[in-house]
Amino acid sequence: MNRRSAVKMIGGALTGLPAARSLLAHAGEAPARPNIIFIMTDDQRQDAVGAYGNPILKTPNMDAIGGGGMRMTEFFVTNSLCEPSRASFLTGLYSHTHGVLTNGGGPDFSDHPGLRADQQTFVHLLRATGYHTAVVGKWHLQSEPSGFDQWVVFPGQGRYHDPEMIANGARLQMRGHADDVTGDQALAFLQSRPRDKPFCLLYQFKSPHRAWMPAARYAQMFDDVVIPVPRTFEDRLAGRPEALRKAEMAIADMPDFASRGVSPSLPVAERKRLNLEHLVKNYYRVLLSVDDNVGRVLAYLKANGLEANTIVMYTSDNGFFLGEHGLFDKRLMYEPSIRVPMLVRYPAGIPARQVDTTHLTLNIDVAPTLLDLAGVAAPAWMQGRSFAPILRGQRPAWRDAFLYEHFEYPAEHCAGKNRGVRTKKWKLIHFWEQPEEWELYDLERDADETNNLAYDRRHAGVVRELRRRLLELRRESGDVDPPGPPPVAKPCGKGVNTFYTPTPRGPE
Ligand SMILES: [Ca+2]
Repeated sequence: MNRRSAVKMIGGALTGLPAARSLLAHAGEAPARPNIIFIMTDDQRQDAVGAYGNPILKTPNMDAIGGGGMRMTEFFVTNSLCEPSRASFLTGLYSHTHGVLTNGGGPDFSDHPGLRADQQTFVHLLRATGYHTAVVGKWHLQSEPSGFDQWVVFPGQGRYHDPEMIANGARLQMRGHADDVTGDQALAFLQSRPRDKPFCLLYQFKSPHRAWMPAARYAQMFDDVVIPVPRTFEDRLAGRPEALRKAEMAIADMPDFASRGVSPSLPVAERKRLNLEHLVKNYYRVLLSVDDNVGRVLAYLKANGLEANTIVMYTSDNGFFLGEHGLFDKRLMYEPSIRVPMLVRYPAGIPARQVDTTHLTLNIDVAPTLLDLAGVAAPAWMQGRSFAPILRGQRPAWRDAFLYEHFEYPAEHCAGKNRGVRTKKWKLIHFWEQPEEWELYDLERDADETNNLAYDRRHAGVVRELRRRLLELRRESGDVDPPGPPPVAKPCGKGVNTFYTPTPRGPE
C-alpha cells in the first residue's frame, strides 16, 4: 500500500466519510467552540526551533505557529522522560500523582501499567462536552489510547521507515517516513471528521527521538555544516554529584554511530566530536520532516477556513542534551533537558506576535489551558494551572517556583532518582537516594550550570530556603516521603565514567 492509498483507507475506514447532506448542512458554519490541534514531538529541546534562535535549523512552519500567537520561553517539563511527561500533558498532574513514574520495564517497575484507561485526561473531558477527538502518530504510553473517537498510533517507539501503526486496534503496515505517515493520518482525520462538532486532534511525531533516521529528501542536509561545539562540551563535571558521573549519558560513549565509523577504539576526543556531528545533524534533519508536516496541516486549516477558530499548540515531551556537559539524552534537571518549545496560535482568541519570557509554565498546565480555551472548566484535581490569561496578553499573579522529579532508576542510562526546585534565579537538585547529593546553580550568573554552590557555606541560607520550598511544593501536591530513611541507591551500569574528573566534595 502506498501512502496515498493508505490515507484514503484509514480516513474512510475509521469513521466513514460524513454524509454529503451533513457536509452541505454545515458548510460555512464555524463551530462556536475552537478546534484544537495539539502538536507534540519527542525529545525536541527548545532551541531546536528556528524561532527560538537556532543558527542552523530553519523551521518556518513551527515558527508560524508562535508568530501567529505566542512563543513562550520559560516553558518546562516536570519530568524529562517520555511517558511520565506525556501523562502529565494529558492529565494536568505531576508524575507522582498520575502514577506513570517511568517508561516501564526493568526490575523496579516491571508492573508499571502506563496511564490507566479510567484516568481522566483533557481529551476525555473535551469529548464529554461534544468534541470529536483523535490521536495520530506517537502515543508511547504503555496503555491503549483512551478517550479518542479515532486513534492511529505507532506501537511503542515506532519505526522511522515503513512503520507499523495500530488504528483503533487494527495493525497496519505503512509505507514512507514516520513523519510523513503521521502527517497523512492527520490530514485523513481532518478530511473525514464530522463537520457538526469541534475537533481535538493530538498530532504527535516520532522525531526527533533516537535513532534519528531522516527522510530521504533530507539525508544530505547539513553535510557541509560544521556543528558548533557547546561551551560545556569539555565539562569534566568537577564538583558535581557522583550520581551524575555514573550516568551513562556520555556523548563519547554513544553506540549509535558505530556503523559510521565511530569506533570505541578511537580516542575519546575524536569519538565525542564525531558523535556530536552525527547526532546534531540527524536530530535537525528529522525535524525538517516534522516542519514539512506541520506545514501541511496549517495549509489545510487555511484552505478550509479553519485558521481563525483553531488553537494550534506546539510542544515536546522533553528536551535533550546535544553535547552540553559532554552528555546526550535527558532525565537530568539541567536546562537543555527540561526546557521545551511552547508555541500557541489561536487567531480568534489570542493576539499575534507575542513572546512571553516571564512566566514559568509547565507541561502540567497544558490540560487546564486547553480546557479553559475551549470553555470547559478544568477540574479542581488538576495540579497545573491555565495559562490562557497569559496567552491573551494579561499578566496574572503566577508561580515563582516549580517542582521537578525523575524516578526511572536503575534503568537505561543510569540517571539516579532526582528531584528539585527551580525559580527564575535558582535551581536546587537533590539525588535523594543514599548517598544523598545536592546541586545548586545560580542561573543568572551561571546559565551553563557548571558551578555547584550546594556545598558553599556562603550559600547555606539559599540552600535552606530552597529545601523548604521543595518540601512545600511536594506537600502541596500530595507527595510525602514514606517513614524511615531514604532508600540506598541500587547499583547500575558500569560505575563511574573514567574520563570525568573525580572531585572531592566540598564541606557539607
Ligand atoms: Ca521523549
